[in-house]
Amino acid sequence: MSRAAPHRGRFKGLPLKVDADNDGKITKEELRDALKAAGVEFPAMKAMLAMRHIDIDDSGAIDNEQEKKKLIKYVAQEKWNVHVD
Ligand SMILES: [Ca+2]
Repeated sequence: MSRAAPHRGRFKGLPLKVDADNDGKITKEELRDALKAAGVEFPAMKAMLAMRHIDIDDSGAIDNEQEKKKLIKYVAQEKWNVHVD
């Protein structure tokens, strides 16, 4: 197998591809699925907490530059061993 093993001990390890359908918005479901795919524990709960923190206009999605910046900052603070791509 040539697949590289994830660097679990390394901060900012895996790229987090959150906008799965490339519509420019990141929904809670997309964030949850991205966290799950990256091997983060309790992805649904973490996505919910992240959205509560980030989605300041309560639109149900991360859909503007300000919120995207907050997501990147939030992910870095939470040390989920991922970074937003
Ligand atoms: Ca999307």
